[in-house]
Amino acid sequence: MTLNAVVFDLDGVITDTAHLHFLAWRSVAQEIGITIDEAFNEQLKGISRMDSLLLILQHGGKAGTFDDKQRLALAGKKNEIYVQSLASLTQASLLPGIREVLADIRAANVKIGLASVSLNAPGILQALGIHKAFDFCADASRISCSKPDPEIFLAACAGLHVRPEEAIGIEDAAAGVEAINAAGMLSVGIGPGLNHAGLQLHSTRELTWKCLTDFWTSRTALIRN
Ligand code: B16
Ligand code: MG
Repeated sequence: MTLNAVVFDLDGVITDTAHLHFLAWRSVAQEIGITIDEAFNEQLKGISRMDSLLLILQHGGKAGTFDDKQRLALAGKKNEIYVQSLASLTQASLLPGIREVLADIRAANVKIGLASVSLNAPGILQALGIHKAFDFCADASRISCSKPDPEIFLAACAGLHVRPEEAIGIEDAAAGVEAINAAGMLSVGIGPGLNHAGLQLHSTRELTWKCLTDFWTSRTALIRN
C-alpha cells in the first residue's frame, strides 16, 4: 500500500506550546486552590479545554464545586492567559526538523494534515508561518470527542480524501497515540513513554522523510507477510 498522507498533531510535535498550556492552567488552578505540576500536566496533552478543566477539578477534589457558567468562566480565563503567551511565538518556535520534514513530504507529493483539538490551532500555524504547508486542517470546533477518541484523526483523513490505512499520524501524547491507533493509521510517537506507538522517536530531530518511509515500508511489509 502507498503512503498517501502524514497527519500531524500540533502542540508538542510542531511547536512546544504544551508548556504554555501548563503555565496558564497552573495560574487558573492556583486561584481556586488547586496545585498542579508538570507530571500532572502530561494527562492534559491532547485533551480539550473543557475536559482538561474537569480533570484539574477532579485532581483538586472540586469536581462538584462549580456550575456550568463558572466552569466556562474558568476555561475562558485560562484561554486568555494562554493566548497572551502565544504572542511570544515566531517562526523560530518550530521544533527542530519540522520545517525540513514538511518540505520533504510535500516534495514527495504526499498529503499533509493537521489533527489538533486546539481551537487556537489556526492562529498558531499563522504565527509559525506554516499555515500554507497543510492540505487540510481538521476543525477542532466540529469535534465532539477529544483524544484518545480517533474522531479528529478520522476527520483529518476524510478532509484529505485518504483512507486511515494509507496514512501515518504523529503525536507526542499517549492519548494522541491511542487516537491514531484507534483510527487505523500507523502511529509515530515523539518523546518518552509512548509504548503503544508503532515507531517511537526521542525528538522531532529524528523525524525525517527517510525515517517515515522506512517505517511505512517495514510495517506494510509485515502486513503483507
Ligand atoms: P485550546 P493538540 C491540545 O492540542 C493540547 O495538547 C491540549 O493541552 C489543549 O487543552 C487542547 O489542545 C485544547 O487547546 O484550549 O487551545 O483549544 O495536542 O491536540 O494539538
Ligand atoms: Mg500534542
